Amino acid sequence: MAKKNQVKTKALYKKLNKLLDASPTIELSSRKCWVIFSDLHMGDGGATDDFKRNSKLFEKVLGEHYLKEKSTLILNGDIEELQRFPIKKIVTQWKSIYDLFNAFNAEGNLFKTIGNHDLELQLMKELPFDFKHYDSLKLNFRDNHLFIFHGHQASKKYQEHNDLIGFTLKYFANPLGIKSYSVSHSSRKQYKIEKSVYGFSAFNKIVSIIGHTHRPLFESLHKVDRLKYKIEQLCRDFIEAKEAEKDLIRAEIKSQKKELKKYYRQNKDHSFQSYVYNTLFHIPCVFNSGCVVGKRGMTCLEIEDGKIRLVHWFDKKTSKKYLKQGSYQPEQLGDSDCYRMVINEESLDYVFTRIKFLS
Ligand SMILES: [Mn+2]
Repeated sequence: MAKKNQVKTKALYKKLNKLLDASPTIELSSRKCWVIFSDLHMGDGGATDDFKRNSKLFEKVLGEHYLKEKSTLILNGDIEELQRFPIKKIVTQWKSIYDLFNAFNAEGNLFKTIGNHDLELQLMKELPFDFKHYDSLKLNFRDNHLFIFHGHQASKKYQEHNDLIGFTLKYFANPLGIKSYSVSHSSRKQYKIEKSVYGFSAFNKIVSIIGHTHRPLFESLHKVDRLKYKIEQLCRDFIEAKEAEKDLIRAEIKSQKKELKKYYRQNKDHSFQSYVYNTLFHIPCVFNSGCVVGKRGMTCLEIEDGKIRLVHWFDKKTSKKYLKQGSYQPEQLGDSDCYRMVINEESLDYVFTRIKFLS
């Protein structure tokens, strides 16, 4: 069993290496600032369109903040939800968003990579927009590399099952009004993908930036830390939740607690010296932009002045509680209801020094 897994991992690393080698390289310093969004899952504007919820927030933030600041925009996969909606409907419904993408593109400030939900774009003879697609990108920072790709490429099972998932969603799920089932809802799958990307990145001494799991990652935490943070967050959510949501949160806390207990039971080493995915030190080599379809707003990664930041954007009408939390200082966008909150920030020099010495 262990041997079989090793073979699979080796094949996966080989695949990722090929992707890395084929990536177009761009100097990080060629642009003043970068912003990376992923997982918009744009649909037809109907009830099952996951993008709809934060579409106004996204449009405002992109147009009135990042475009004005002359940021270079990276759209890192799953921008169109082509597994459930035809491209024509998406482009018509979200014309104002494509106008913004075009404005970035006109300045040479747009890069778009392919995800598993918009994979079909690669097969289309004629695209309804001007910009092209990349499988992945490589940003060069003082001879260090930031490898940007959607993330589905790191799933061992992805190749075999994606077509089937697409078929099922398009023909069965949508008429019933079921929202997209994806890797983002399975924490075991999320963990597996993060672990694969982590291993690959540490081995190659690079930083990987992905999306796909919808889970913002700034530093790859140990599983125990992650479970503990999650439980703490759920307890906070519980206090502010509506009555109807409380049962769900209660069940979620119970299941996370169970997983934590299971980990303690199965792992004799409670000192966690074998830190993060079985390496000795905590190596910050995987970052994830999260997604645009979050219930409490959207997340993205920014790179500016040699620093990388995880940023959370929210609308005060829907996520008022963030304004009350003391530890962060949300910044208002003009006099709008939109706020920008820096969750975490680190210098890239520090990140790559840790990678160089500790991996
Ligand atoms: Mn995806």
